[in-house]
Amino acid sequence: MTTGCTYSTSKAKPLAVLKSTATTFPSGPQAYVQYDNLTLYSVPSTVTTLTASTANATHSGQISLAWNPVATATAYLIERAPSAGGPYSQIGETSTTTFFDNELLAGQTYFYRVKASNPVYTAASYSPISSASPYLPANVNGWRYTYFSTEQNSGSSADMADPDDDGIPNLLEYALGLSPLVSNTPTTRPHTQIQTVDNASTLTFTFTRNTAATDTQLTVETTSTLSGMWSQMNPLLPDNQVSVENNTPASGIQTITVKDTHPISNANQRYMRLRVTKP
Ligand SMILES: [Ca+2]
Repeated sequence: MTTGCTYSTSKAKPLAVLKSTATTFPSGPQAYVQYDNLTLYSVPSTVTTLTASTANATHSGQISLAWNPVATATAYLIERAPSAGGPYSQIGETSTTTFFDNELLAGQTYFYRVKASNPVYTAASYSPISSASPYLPANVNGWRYTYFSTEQNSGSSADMADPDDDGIPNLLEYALGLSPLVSNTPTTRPHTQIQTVDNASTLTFTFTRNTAATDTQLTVETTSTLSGMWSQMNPLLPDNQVSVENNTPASGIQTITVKDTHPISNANQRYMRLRVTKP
């Protein structure tokens, strides 16, 4: 084993200086110096247990790293790369055996390796490579981070903001499974039609629903006059639905059509609208 030593002159101080005579040491008087705070180091072992994951992550865009300690290490150097083959660059150093990498891009895969070190040596080898994609909570914060790289409910990422200027605020884009950055066309945004339902001409309302957006609630409202009261219906109740298409137009998205409570023939005018709330 290779052995080295180091000390800091500011911390190490002679405890005593001992002198002897030629009686004991034939070569003549000799002096000895003892040092306090003296540490001997050997080359640290290789980290063999690196795990990159979203375990213990609390904020969107985080990846957590964990590994087991190795002998004689006093610090660990963490490196990251955009692909397994590199190039790797150091992103941090810690004296513990866990590390959080923050503010990463949603949907990307990041690759990590760790090398043990001490004040004299670094380990001969890096740990095995471990990879992960950043944490995204299954709620509007994770969705917001996916599109805006922030969880902040403010500015263009605010619930009521409409950065793609299509008339659909962000919170509704989330509940409907739409992109807040791509203006929706008349056929992909919520729209009404007149259909024959139960042998009667009836106003229907079609919209998509993000089935993962369980932290939101959709309500359809109807009225005969814009100045009057709106009646509410739950669009997820089968009695209110004309059709439900699962995984349409994409995985995890439903296309739902609901029917007005009154046939067209019974009213001069009917209006329907969609409301989203965070209960
Ligand atoms: Ca919008």
